[in-house]
Amino acid sequence: MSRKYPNVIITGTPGVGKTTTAQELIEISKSSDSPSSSIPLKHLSVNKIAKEENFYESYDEELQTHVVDEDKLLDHIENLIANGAGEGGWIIDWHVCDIFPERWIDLVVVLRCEDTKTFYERLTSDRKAEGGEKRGYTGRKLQENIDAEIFGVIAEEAKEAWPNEGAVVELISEEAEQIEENAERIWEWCKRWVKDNPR
Ligand code: DAT
Repeated sequence: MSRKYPNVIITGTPGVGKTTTAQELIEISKSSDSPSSSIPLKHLSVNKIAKEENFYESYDEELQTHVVDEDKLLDHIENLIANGAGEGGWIIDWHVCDIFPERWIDLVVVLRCEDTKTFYERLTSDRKAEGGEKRGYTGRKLQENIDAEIFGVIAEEAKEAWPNEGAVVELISEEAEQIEENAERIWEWCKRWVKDNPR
């Protein structure tokens, strides 16, 4: 079944800017230039859904994080995605990308913050981002996320799950201006997809 609008995953290590970028993208889509190029993008924050629907399997004390029941989560998201005759336009925001069936997704964006000092400051800051989670990471949780970003773990997982040329795009998210720049790039890409895939 073909979609009217593309489904996009915005992924990357926690703290890299997924939620902020997805929110910016939704704002851009709402203030779209002309009605003919408007695309009703919808933010699908997996952390928020997992919390609201209590899709938690257990709690990992050492990593201070909930373990998500992936089967329940996938069933729920499949229902959401199939709604509205599967018209698409979902912006999925989560640090895991490789559990989603390849066919659900048209573009995978991996945000990167390779500057370790910047990333460290972001993860240890206890300022709560709008719509985001409170950080202030410490101990193993902090170290594992820093290491994951240094080694590009999520980018590797994404490229394995979407091996097709051009399916995975890595964007740097280190400076504040890059939030809007990245959201603009994803928005331009969405508009081109709609032009190239008329339904
Ligand atoms: P994620 O959803 O990937 O966990 P977030 O969007 O909640 O990350 O952002 C984490 C914090 O970092 C938040 O305070 C906003 C800030 N941030 C994100 N991207 C940034 C960037 N490119 N430049 C500066 N700050 C950024």
